[in-house]
Amino acid sequence: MPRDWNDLFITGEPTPAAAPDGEEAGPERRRGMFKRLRESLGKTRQAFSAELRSTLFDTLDEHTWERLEELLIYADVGARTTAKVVGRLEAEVEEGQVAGGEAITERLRELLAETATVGDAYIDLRRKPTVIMVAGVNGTGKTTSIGKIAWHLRQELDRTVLMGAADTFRAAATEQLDEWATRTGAGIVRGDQGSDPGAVAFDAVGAALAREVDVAIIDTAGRLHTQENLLDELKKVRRVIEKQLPGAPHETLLVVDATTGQNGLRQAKLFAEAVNVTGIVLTKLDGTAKGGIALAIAEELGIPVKLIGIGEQLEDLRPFDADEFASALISE
Ligand SMILES: Nc1nc2c(ncn2[C@@H]2O[C@H](COP(=O)(O)OP(=O)(O)OP(=O)(O)O)[C@@H](O)[C@H]2O)c(=O)[nH]1
Ligand SMILES: [Mg+2]
Repeated sequence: MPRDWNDLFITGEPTPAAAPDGEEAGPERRRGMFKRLRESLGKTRQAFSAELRSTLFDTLDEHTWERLEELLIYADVGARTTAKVVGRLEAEVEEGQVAGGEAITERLRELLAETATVGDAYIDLRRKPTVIMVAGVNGTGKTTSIGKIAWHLRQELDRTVLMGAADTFRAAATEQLDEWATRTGAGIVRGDQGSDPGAVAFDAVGAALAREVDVAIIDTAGRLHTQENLLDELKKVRRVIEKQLPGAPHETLLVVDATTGQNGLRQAKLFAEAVNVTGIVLTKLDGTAKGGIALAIAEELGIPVKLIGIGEQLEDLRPFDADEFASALISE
């Protein structure tokens, strides 16, 4: 699993050498990042409860497994995923493969991390331009996530970025993306309000080709008159991008708001059927007890969570590391 931004992106170049003080700064920085993740997941941690960390496995009977199921379902891990994880843990304990409260908790942590690990967690940047299309219902965090991704691409990977403002439905949408383009030093291709989003996407990819930009990121609308309209429009935007550059979009990220829990899972299903979603950006994990949805999405849809949002700051969007995530949920 990718541990940081340099890790997330496949560039075909050697990983940049660590800073001279890297050896000391590395682990220190990781600890700080982990602490922040743990704090941000506070509400989901509470849903998992202290009981899980301390006393749940002291006595092992039917009640133990029922209670564990309850705790996971509270955290929105989802019934199917929960049944799978708990069933496996129970079987391993019964067969004597795992013994003792602490070992059981550690095995649970491993199983949760395994569940959250599916598919290709990386983003390949070796094509020029690499085209990333970003979709999701309104307010999930598409535009801000694009801004943050662009910032990391510019600052940490020294990549040129062009944004396509294909959300022509909402008046303020283009202004918002424009602010991010200015802030990150990215280019932008925009259309008039109400103009054809497909045309904006087509022009954006065309401009990225002509200007030899490294990465083109296409923002899309989150709300249209009906959900059906929205999915049809996204399909069309996708087709138009492909027409402009065969093989593109190389990455289609679906932004899901974690606070919507199981509803987010249903959205993800619909979008995945309409456009070929290659990764999930799971935002607003800081404001919810439903963080377990990360596991349900991975397990039930087989789509990897590539990025998580744990707050509104720039550094609060980060590559998803399933091990770290599971540890943040249940470690002391
Ligand atoms: N707390 C928190 N807020 C977030 C996170 N990610 C995004 N937001 C906030 O969510 C709000 C909506 O974000 P946008 O990026 O405008 O969402 P959008 O999907 O582009 O919305 P539409 O363009 O209306 O479809 C903003 O206020 C963001 O700052 C997160 O991880 N945590
Ligand atoms: Mg937006």
